[in-house]
Amino acid sequence: MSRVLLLSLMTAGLYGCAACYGDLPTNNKNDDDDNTDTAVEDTAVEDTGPVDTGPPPPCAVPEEEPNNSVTDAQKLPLERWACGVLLEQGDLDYFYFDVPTAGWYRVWVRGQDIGSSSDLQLAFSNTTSTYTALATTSPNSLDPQIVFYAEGADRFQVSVADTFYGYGDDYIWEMMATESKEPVDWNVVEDEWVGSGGSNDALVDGEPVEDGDQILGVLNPGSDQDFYIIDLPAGDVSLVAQVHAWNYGSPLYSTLRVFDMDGTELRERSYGGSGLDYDPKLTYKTTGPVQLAVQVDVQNNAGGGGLSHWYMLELAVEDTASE
Ligand SMILES: [Ca+2]
Ligand SMILES: [Ca+2]
Ligand SMILES: [Ca+2]
Ligand SMILES: [Ca+2]
Repeated sequence: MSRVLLLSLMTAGLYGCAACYGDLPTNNKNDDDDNTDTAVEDTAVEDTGPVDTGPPPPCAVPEEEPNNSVTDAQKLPLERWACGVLLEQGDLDYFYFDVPTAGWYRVWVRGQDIGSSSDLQLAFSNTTSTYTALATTSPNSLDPQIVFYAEGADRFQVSVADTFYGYGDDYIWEMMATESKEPVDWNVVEDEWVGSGGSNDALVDGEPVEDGDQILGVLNPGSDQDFYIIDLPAGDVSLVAQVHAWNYGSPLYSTLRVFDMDGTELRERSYGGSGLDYDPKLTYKTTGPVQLAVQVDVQNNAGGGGLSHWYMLELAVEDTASE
């Protein structure tokens, strides 16, 4: 399928199904913002301003116990700090926030950075459970964050807890939900997400992609897996495939596999290059011309799923004849 036709179909699906899929992300590859290589930045938001009299409040939205269930969740306006403490065994602190329009948002919790004794975790969902996630760490921090794309106005529930059931006066936390810039660049949105291409769960239904594509996709609830098909040219070539997700705030822990078109697995990776990196990258060296299938799958330990679990799959073909 030609790229023009593919894009046309994608666009048709985008607008033809607006009611059932909400506002899906359009390609942002032509944006002026050059944010390909930058991880999601901490949005610089001031704490609450000084008060004229009396001690300053600890934050804009201090928790009000009891808040241990979703029915007692407190409202958290966007761009405001909530704060609280996990004071008793089993303490769980629920909030909700509303997003007004489709777009990228970020919710994050900090404890390590403010001297908390807690190893915090953040549970996240919307009222229809099309988003469900549990975040425990971020790149370079024990403090969890979730960056996600909302398809339209929606209400999200979040709860803060200690990963190891700890509690006490010094188990403090702060939390904020904000708008976010687009965490990655992409030039293709997964057909399965857009709704124009049907399921890509099987190799034979893989979505055709090309060298240089940056595909924005999601791993939906249940047992979603996403196959993409790429043609490699003649000669000694390498396919380089990389997932960008966890490093940019997605709760997704993914596995990347390459198959031949008979379904034989050729390569699998679940981690990146070094250290604690849950975004897999793999290189598969071969001799073309050959057609290969690339699969993005959920790791067994991932948990959760849904629209919160987005990824960007970057594909490149390198000529290795001179190596
Ligand atoms: Ca509390
Ligand atoms: Ca509580
Ligand atoms: Ca998918
Ligand atoms: Ca799929």
